[in-house]
Amino acid sequence: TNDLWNLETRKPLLECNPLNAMVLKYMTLKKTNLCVAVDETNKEKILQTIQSIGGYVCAIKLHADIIDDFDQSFIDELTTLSKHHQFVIFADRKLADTGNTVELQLTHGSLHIADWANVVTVHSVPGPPILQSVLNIIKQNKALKGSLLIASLSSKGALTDAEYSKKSLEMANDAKNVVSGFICQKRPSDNPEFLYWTPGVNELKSTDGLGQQWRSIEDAIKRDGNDIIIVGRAITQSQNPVEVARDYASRAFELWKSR
Ligand code: 5BU
Repeated sequence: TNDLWNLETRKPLLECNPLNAMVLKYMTLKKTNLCVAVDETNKEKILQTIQSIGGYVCAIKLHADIIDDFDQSFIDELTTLSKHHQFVIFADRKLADTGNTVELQLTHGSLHIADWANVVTVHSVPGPPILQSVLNIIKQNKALKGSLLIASLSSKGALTDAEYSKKSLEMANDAKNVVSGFICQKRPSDNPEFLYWTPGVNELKSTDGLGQQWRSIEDAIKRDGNDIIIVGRAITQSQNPVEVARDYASRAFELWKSR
């Protein structure tokens, strides 16, 4: 019912999940449901961008594997910025393998994601074992507190149809201590315990010529029912990222609150 979506009612439900508690705290404190995807390839550039827009986001999403000079000093500075500006660090790793491999991917290699990211994306295609392995790592008390299950993708012709989204939802329902929410286009469920994060948002363009599909902030939040917008190039490649971030954050937050 509508009542469950009222923030006062929903708050205690979301706070049962440690990651959602953290995200919700930043969202309400900073009045923003904007997550910026900083898809730059150089750590100085990434840190500069985060420094400038950090006040307007509840989360910063990174693809660590595209950073040419990723190292411990980057992790240290990123972590400092996250505490100063109060945002969640989101690694968009899109895990999609067997359990043992996923545990190794989260804890080893040059990226050792669980040591610095608070949340990571997980594909549902391998089935339930992947979530048990993510839980095993969350239990180790590293930075990693939760995961987002990919219910659907924004790219043209994605194979994540309604049936796939429904099965992803079932997997999440059986593993609420691992799955904090979803990456989705349309919200796959009316369960207010999850947070629904959506990429594919751009006020000016509808495609990048490489299969990405963008829609407006209003469609992402009101029509499609999402909580958090994930915005990359519309902000990072604009003339004035700070102003655009501020504008996207305030518009998105108004729409979210009035939904
Ligand atoms: P953009 O510049 O706003 O297109 O960036 C969107 C980001 O979200 C980018 O980092 C993608 O890898 C990420 N993304 C996406 O666009 N669509 C999806 O379905 C998923 C992730 Br899952």
